[in-house]
Amino acid sequence: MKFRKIWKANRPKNIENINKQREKYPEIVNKVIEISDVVLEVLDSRFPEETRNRELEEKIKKLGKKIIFVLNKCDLIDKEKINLPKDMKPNVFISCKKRWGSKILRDLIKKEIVYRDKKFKRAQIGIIGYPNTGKSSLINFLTGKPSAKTSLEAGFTKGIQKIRLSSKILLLDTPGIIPIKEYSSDDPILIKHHTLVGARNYDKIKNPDFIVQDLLEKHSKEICDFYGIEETKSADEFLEIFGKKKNFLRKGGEVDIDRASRLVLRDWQEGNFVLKKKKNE
Ligand SMILES: Nc1nc2c(ncn2[C@@H]2O[C@H](COP(=O)(O)OP(=O)(O)OP(=O)(O)O)[C@@H](O)[C@H]2O)c(=O)[nH]1
Ligand SMILES: [Mg+2]
Repeated sequence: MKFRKIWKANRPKNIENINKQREKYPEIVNKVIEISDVVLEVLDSRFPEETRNRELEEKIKKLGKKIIFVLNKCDLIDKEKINLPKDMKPNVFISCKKRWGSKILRDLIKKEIVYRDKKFKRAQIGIIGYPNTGKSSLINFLTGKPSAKTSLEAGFTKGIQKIRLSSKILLLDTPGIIPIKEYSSDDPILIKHHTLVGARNYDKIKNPDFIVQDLLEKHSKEICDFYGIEETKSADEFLEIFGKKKNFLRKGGEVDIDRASRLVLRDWQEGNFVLKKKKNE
């Protein structure tokens, strides 16, 4: 991997683990907010409200800093159908995957920057958000290079990464965090919520079939179309047919429901189902 210099002194790397990864993630994010001039809150366009962190937004506002709401993964939704809350402004829909929206975002960043470093007009842009919303992908999209490491796995970025966007702008990548009030290891509703938004990995949850059931209730058509299966009446029926089709069988020929469910969740987390419309719309 090729490293580039950041502006201050002759630091050899663009990646800097300020706290040797020992610090807890929320502390890292708080620190980034404090040293940023503008903060980009990266949300998943499929779940703007659910991937929002109001605790952090409050903090940013208290410090008098500007927030830009960056709705990533907009290749997976129909933008016309999304009604954003009034307080989610300014905002921009982007897709790091399809490379949409970089110009609008860059212009917005330039507009929102209030230079603390007035002499040199340099700014630090903090990039925060839920795990897996595409913060590191956004950095790579903006820089046009694989500067920040990305992964399908939620919780991938572990420290602060500083990446130079231009001679004037430094981007600060952070680990994805969930609001403190959502900390719980055993609340099934929270686990479901975190799995659906990709903050918890498909291979790290119990009872994946319950979550598939929820997904099918909302997006049965897209999911069945994707796998080339006729729409079914229940999740159980779907998983039976799907498991057989994939040949996910246990000894004795019984369908491996757990494996079939995890594949659906994986495809969901990878964004393979394009949501054309929501049920009841
Ligand atoms: N469909 C789609 N997928 C995307 C887009 N941007 C990122 N992804 C995918 O989302 C996953 C997470 O991307 P990352 O950039 O690692 O996300 P992150 O927010 O940095 O994740 P953490 O560091 O774990 O918090 C990867 O599998 C990306 O390929 C996008 O615009 N569209
Ligand atoms: Mg990351």
